[in-house]
Amino acid sequence: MAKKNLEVSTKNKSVKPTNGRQKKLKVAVKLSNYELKDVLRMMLTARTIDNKALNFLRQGKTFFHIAGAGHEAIQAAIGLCLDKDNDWYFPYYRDMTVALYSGVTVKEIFLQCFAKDSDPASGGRQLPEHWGSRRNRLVSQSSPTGTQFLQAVGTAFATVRQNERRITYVSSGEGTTSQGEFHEAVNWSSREKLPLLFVVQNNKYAISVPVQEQSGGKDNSIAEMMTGYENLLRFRVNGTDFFESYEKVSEAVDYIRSGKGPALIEAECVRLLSHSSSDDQKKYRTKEELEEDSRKCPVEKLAKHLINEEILTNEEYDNLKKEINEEVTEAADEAIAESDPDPKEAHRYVFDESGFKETLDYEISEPSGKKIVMVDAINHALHEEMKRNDKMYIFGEDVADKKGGVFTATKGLSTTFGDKRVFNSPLAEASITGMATGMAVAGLKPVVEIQFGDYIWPGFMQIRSETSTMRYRSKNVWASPIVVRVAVGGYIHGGLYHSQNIEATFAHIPGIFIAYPSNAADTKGLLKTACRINDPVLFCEHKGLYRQSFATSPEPDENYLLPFGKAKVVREGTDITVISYGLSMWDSVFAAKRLENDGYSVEVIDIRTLIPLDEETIYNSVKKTNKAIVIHEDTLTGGFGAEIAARISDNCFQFLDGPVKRIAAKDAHIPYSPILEAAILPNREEVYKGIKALLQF
Ligand SMILES: Cc1ncc(C[n+]2csc(CCOP(=O)(O)OP(=O)(O)O)c2C)c(N)n1
Ligand SMILES: [Mg+2]
Repeated sequence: MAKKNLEVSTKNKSVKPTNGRQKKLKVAVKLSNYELKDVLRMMLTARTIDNKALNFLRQGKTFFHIAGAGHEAIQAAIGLCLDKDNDWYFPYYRDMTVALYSGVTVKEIFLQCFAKDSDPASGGRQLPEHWGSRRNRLVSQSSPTGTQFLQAVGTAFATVRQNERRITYVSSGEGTTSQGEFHEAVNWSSREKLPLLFVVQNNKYAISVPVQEQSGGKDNSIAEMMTGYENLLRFRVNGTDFFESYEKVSEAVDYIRSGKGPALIEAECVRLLSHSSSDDQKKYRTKEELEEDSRKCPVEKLAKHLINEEILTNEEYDNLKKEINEEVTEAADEAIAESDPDPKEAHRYVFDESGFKETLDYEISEPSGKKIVMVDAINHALHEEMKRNDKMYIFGEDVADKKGGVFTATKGLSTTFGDKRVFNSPLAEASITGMATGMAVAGLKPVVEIQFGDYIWPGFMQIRSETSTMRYRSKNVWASPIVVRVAVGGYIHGGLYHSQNIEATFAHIPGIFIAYPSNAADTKGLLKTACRINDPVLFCEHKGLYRQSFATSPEPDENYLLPFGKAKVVREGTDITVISYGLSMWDSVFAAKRLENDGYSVEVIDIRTLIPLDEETIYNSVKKTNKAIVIHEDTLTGGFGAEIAARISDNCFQFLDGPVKRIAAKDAHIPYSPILEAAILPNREEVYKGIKALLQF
């Protein structure tokens, strides 16, 4: 039986560093015997799950496991200090003990381990240890190292804007702090003093790469590396020591809750098992080093301490181990007996299936206002939607007044709606898309601007691997329906890096809608719809059309919405179908007019949205005209024209009187000189001749 209550004082123990200074621990750790035994129980439970999961793997019952063994003490401290009924969690794959503390049950862990249908994190869609629990605001975690950081900034930001007193917790290993997104997240959260707890669990290895080859901080310390962020409280603790960890996490949490800013804890841990079940650390670590690490086992350390302090007897410890083993075995047995996922469901929840967007009232009026240019249509749509929805936020580079965006699309918005809802982002596209993804997860509606399509690529990882997968990978539990407005396109003598078209790259990604309108009215209607629906949208705006006279339209009213996936027959004709979008749509229209003088009847279809694609309108037209040509500004190879052409061949083969043709940019980059640029991008003459050649086929 336990004899005395423990009051462990860690006073006078020094912890290095706190913003560069040595600091004495101030608070004694006061936990009751009962609480301390519970800490041991949680740590031991995590360890037992690791061992059990590896056994199942050896038995061929599972395919993957990544263990938290050696990280339990710091994680127990985090678990105790956070409020599972209130805070947000972005844990990483080693956070088994944090997951347990956040409310994930042992059975739920095994449901994911066995990829069962009822796995609440992903319904069997993600690897084990890719946490997720709506119940406890534990956001679906993915595999790319470091993407969680910027999303965590997004939820922390959302809590502040919604006057909620919550902390957002985010963690990773030390190797992951080499990713730019970590630095972007620390930068943004420190500047805004966001309530964010960063915990870097430094086990000295990123798979096989030692921290000495990884981090440029003094002593290769991550906390040292982050010196200079004024509002960031930094601690470096022994993460295998529960008491030290608990004390410093408590202090960090107090600091964060007081509103002073984020805190970063670097916890020195040991990786007692190989990186994952696919790795064998004996190949790159010495026996001596592994033995030294095993002597630092946090579970044994705490157990020994409790025994020494007569809080626990050896016999009680043995019984506890047995008891936990039985509990874990029972939970695993229950989990393995549950149903496997249904393969018929494998494709579901790429997009929202609630039927919400089908309930919107589309095209209930005719655009009949004053003529406006496309960029003003965007500006008005944003004003109207911001007024309607106080959860909508706009940010991006230079979007705030007085500039109002480099193309003035956002002019007046920050003045009208204030700098809390419309603001400049740092010059960092991953920050923009990652922040937005996290804000959307927390229920806000970010409508962000990427200044040039050419610079969307730093934010691509977030859009590709996070925004677009969130709903699918969590089996409809989480979603991040952001709108990414992006200026694209050439013919403006912008050279290689102000002219790109990006739609084909994104069209390849399941889980994101793509709009690419050609005129002001469609732009307004589609953008307003994008701001309302539950799916992420890439909204392509051609710079050459922003103020183009032929792209002007009478302005639609504030209730005008256009559906995604509905093409427009811009010109009716009977001899050939021309399918296009964006600026190329206008080249097609001008060619059609010229061809009319030559005696041909040309039907022009503006698809308006690539994803979803209105196949019906295209096929109906091709069945009537028996000829089809796709025209776009993006490069030919792997362009969206290839997709449309393939689908026409599949579905209208017997109706075709000629090959499905494409006209596109040459497979090159877009040079600056107008002479060179014209040689790469499709031009009106080329479009006219190309259509005519197919007409004469
Ligand atoms: C962006 C990205 N690059 C590479 C990987 C493959 N990978 C997975 S974990 C890992 C090492 C991470 O090391 P660290 O951050 O120190 O965490 P630890 O696993 O040691 O806890 C690597 C390279 C990945 N998942 N994501
Ligand atoms: Mg590591």
